Amino acid sequence: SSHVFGYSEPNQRRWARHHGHCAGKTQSPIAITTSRTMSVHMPAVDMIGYHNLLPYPLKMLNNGHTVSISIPKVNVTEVGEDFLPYIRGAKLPGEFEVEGLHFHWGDKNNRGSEHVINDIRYTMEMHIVHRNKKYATIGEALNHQDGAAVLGFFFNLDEDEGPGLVTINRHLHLIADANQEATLNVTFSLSSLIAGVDVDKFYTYKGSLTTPPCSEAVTWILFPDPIPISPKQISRFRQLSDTQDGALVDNFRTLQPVGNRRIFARTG
Ligand code: SG5
Ligand code: ZN
Repeated sequence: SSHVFGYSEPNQRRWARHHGHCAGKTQSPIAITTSRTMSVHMPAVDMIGYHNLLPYPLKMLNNGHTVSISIPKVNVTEVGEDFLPYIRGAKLPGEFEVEGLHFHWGDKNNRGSEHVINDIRYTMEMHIVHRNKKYATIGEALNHQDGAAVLGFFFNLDEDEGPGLVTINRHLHLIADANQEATLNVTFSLSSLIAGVDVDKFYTYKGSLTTPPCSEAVTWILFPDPIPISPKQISRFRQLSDTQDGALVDNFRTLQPVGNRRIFARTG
């Protein structure tokens, strides 16, 4: 079906057959080289509610392409917060509410991230997906150029494990097979996932979803200061299975042309 896609090179070349946007001129991911960016002053990313515990129950899914955590839409949660985390600032055209998060990783340590920063492909990249609050649903938002904002964080192999990933890592064995879903027995905050990252420095540009339907609706914000991930932690991701019972690894899209887009680097 048109909803089945894969990451092998021939398969990626076929994405545009069923999803025309995948052949667009402002696609993601891209390679970013600092010397080719525009250094500008702009506001930091305001991360409102990132310290709050996420509403539960949090669901973790292996959909055969990635591991995702979806955030339940509730107005008042049992943890006593009455709003979902959202972001504004930077060059964002409005306020964007969190929808979920997921990961891209490799079979080897020197690959996995989708974006490449100064010729470095990191071991893993985490995407925190947000929807422009002016659209009621993510489906509607993806029809608009200002519909979504994704924060991208990079992981670097390290002796020490990143404390942020511990909860997610502990549950990965429950979703070893494609289409398995688990309910987490705990909640956590988004800021715990990104603890220690220098969020004052980032790159931002206009691009797309990195999977079909490749909607050109995303303001990307990428934080190059990497998060540590231990060999044990990354090996648990690599032990997951895809829909063909193969290893779920190398789930990153090939680099897309930058074209005439401008990439901004926040310097302060
Ligand atoms: C993953 O990447 C996500 C998609 C996400 C795309 O395939 O998959 C999951 O999280 C499994 C459910 O997320 C969803 O489909 C959540 C509903 O697509 C979106 O976030 C758009 C809704 C592409 O996202 S990315 O461009 O950040 N890589
Ligand atoms: Zn992604």
